[in-house]
Amino acid sequence: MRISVMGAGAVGCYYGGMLARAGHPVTLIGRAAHVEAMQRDGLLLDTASFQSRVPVQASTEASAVRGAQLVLLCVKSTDTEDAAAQMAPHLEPDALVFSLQNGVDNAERLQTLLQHEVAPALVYVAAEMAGPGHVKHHGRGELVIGLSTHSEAIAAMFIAAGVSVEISGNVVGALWAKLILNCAWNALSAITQQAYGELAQGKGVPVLQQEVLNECLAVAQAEGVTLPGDPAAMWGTIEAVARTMPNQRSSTAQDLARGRRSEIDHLNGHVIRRGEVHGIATPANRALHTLVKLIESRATKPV
Ligand code: KPL
Repeated sequence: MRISVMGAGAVGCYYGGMLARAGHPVTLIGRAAHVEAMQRDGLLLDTASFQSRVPVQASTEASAVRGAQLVLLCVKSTDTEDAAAQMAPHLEPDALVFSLQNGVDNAERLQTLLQHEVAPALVYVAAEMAGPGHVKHHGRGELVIGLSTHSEAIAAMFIAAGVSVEISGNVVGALWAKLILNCAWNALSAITQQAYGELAQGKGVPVLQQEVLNECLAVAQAEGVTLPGDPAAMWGTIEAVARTMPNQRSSTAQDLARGRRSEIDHLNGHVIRRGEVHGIATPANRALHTLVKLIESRATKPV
């Protein structure tokens, strides 16, 4: 199966790299500095268990999705429409587009712009770009994918490449569970620039996260979302992040550190907007969202 990864950041490079390492033809589409490094030296896939230089195709052009049967969309939620518009003229008619993005509505937004089959996937990975063409993996890496024509085959391909995959019949619930996790961790890690392990020790952090969680659960319920498993177990899932990814800073923290726009409008911002629709107050989410937006607006570096 030919695979293109649109958005060769940490997530795109990790999953694209794992598939390329397993022998699949993978093209990574991203920023010039990463592309030049990958064209020259391959992708440096730097994980806790192995370090490998993986040969990949790399391009800065969205037209490089041409020929791919599977497109992994790994751009930020803020860039979904832009990426869809850039890819659309070049996608093969039978290409399947998988959204490996944070937030709950990317697949829906993509589907309104593409004629192709789109399926959401949830990503639980601790990874960052440590330099041009160098992805550093700090732990985990499992995927939850929605039902699609080829979900079984795609799951089998990832599993054979060393990525654990669950196929979910309740992908909306799974997306919300991930959103709640992001709401509890991403902004706090971004504001403090702390990794989860250290952050979890912070005075008042668990209490604040409980408040974020309660607001999210109220909004999810009003939205008619059925979370996978018992909602009471969500706290355990949140806590587990500090144990399973202690050295990871959130993607929002990484964005702010690079002076880039973050996805916060699609994380806590989404909960605030849906809360307003249902008349549910979300003060903890609102405070975190506002603080991230303030830091974001101070950023001076160009995107
Ligand atoms: O999705 C993430 C993110 O940082 O956006 C987690 C899984 C919380 C990993 O950091």
